[in-house]
Amino acid sequence: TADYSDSIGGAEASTADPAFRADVLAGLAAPIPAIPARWLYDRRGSELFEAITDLPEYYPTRTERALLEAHCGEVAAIAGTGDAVVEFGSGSSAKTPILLRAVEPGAYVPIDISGDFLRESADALAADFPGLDVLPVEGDFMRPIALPDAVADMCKLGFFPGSTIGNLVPRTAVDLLRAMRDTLGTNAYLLIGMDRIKDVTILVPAYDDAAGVTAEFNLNLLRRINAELNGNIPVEAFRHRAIWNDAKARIEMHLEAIEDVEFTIEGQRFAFARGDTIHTENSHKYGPRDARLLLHAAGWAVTKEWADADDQFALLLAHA
Ligand code: AVJ
Repeated sequence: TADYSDSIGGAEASTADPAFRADVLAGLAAPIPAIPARWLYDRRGSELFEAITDLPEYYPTRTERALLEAHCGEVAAIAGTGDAVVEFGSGSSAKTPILLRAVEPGAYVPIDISGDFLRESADALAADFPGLDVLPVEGDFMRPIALPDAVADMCKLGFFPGSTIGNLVPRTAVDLLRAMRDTLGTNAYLLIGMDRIKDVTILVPAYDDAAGVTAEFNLNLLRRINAELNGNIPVEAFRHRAIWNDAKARIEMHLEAIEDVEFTIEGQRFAFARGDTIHTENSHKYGPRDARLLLHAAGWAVTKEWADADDQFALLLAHA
């Protein structure tokens, strides 16, 4: 029988994000259990993701950084300098300074849903770029969002690095790219990073590293559920899986039950049989034509693109 005693006081329940609660309870009860990837990124999850970006198997971060270092001068030559750089989901982005040094914008507008991270990284950047007007905006960039009045008359260069677009299914990715176009306005440019389709022998280890950091990143979601949603999931009864879904050209992260398990979350019971999985993240990969089509479908014209010599990762510059 379930033990409800921990929820009687209600203190833990009241601190939980209601959207997290709703997504977890509905997601685990669905015919194909899945939890949206955004919930992987609590404080600990964000730290673990930072650690992933340093792993030998995880090529995207270092490949994209090298592309930015090699080509941001050309981006500045095409998109212009002195205007506004608008970064979507800035988080703790270590790549931003590379772009800012090349483009030398008058203003930098980082947009993020997480206000804490946003202010921390905005303060750090403002200290490193004394002449730059740093104007953080807290909000959900999935919808068109109002930019600060100070940048109203400037041309905008949107920046969306990290292959974050790959988290979204194509339909939602197109909605997002269109929303960005509405946010940035006429004559805007967008610089976006997209991960390429490549051999599974490279793709799978990038999401299932030998040191087990990605496994810990994935399993942290269960720990977060236990801590924030009054759960008793036996975390040891699940294992991390990274699967290449070729039909959908994406890496999927799952948490697979290695034995039959039952647990409760906020007093609600769940049962998983051995081999059942919880789908926790998608990371879509795009071939050269796929990448351009995605942008074109959202109304962007592709001006220029750059990839590394092994065609592992691409940067695309698009024009509204
Ligand atoms: C932050 C979404 C770009 O898909 O490569 C890395 C997330 N998940 N390892 C990616 C991630 C597991 C990452 N993105």
